[in-house]
Amino acid sequence: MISEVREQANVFARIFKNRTLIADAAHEISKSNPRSHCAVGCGSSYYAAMIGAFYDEHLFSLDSRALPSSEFIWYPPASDSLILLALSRSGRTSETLEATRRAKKMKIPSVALTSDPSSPMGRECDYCLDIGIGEEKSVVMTKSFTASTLTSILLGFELSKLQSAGRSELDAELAKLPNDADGVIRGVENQARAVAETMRRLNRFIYLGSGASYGACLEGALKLRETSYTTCEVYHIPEFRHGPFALLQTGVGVVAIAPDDKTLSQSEMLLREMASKGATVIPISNVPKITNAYKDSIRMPDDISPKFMPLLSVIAMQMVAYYYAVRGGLNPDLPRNLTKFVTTDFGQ
Ligand code: F1P
Repeated sequence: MISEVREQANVFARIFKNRTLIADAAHEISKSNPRSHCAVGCGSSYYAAMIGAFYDEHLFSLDSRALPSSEFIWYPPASDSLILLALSRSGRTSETLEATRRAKKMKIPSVALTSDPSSPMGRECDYCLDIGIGEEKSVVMTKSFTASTLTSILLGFELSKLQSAGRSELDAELAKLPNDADGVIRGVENQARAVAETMRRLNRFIYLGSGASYGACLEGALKLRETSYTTCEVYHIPEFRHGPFALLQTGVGVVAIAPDDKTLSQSEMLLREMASKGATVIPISNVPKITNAYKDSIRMPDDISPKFMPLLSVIAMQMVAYYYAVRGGLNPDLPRNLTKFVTTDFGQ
């Protein structure tokens, strides 16, 4: 797991090298003139879909949403001009495969984002994008998560470029991502190890984030559950005030992604209140006044893209989950009860 976590900057660089394939796919997809996108997946792949859909909507002005694959099967969106983006490392997860088959019946064009283009999903979808990770040995998804998220972000960006011009500043920010990921991998590992050490003295965990950071927190919390069998709740930052506040006491650890954006002052206020109720607050931020205010924190490099900090924060949370498991005497490479993908009979 940890070597694949450390590989992510190289994976990002590889995705950028093959960027023309993503642009070509966008060109092909746009021929069907889709008005909206629905991204589906299960587990980590669903969270990747959520982050991709967030950027589509809020950075690229595309009408986009994410659904767990099963929800797409049971409650497909009503839109008459949809494309389906199906995210799956394996290309074999039952619900995601079935979602693409339903899409075909509904004459909705589908795009597979997978590490295995020869999988049933890769073969059956109208288009297929290889997320470029090669093989991922770990059962727990790490590089495949960030790779499918980045591929879906770039696909959204290319689609938006076909609809409107003048996005060069975003282009430059995206192109910096392999470098940014490298800075995060080098800069945060020791801090993540120290945070994991502190977390071992706590007994309950809450992850908080807004916007793309909410999807990132869902993934960070899933890593903790998968590798350490620990329960961990996830909330949109201000939502925490509306009931969950009752959970706060000594022994509760709060990991919060706090980027330097419009959410910052609310996050700062809430974290202060949480600490005053006895919680151990652990911010992940590139804002010194936030990280300096707490004994345990993860200071993200100063020069990373603020817009894409949520995606880069996942790397820090993967490291926290890894060291938390190791520190507890667990082997994150052999998580109990988990397989690389789940097949159930979802075809009926
Ligand atoms: C998705 C997934 C993983 C999860 C577990 C089972 O697989 O739900 O996110 O960690 O190992 O499979 P895939 O559809 O991306 O192959």
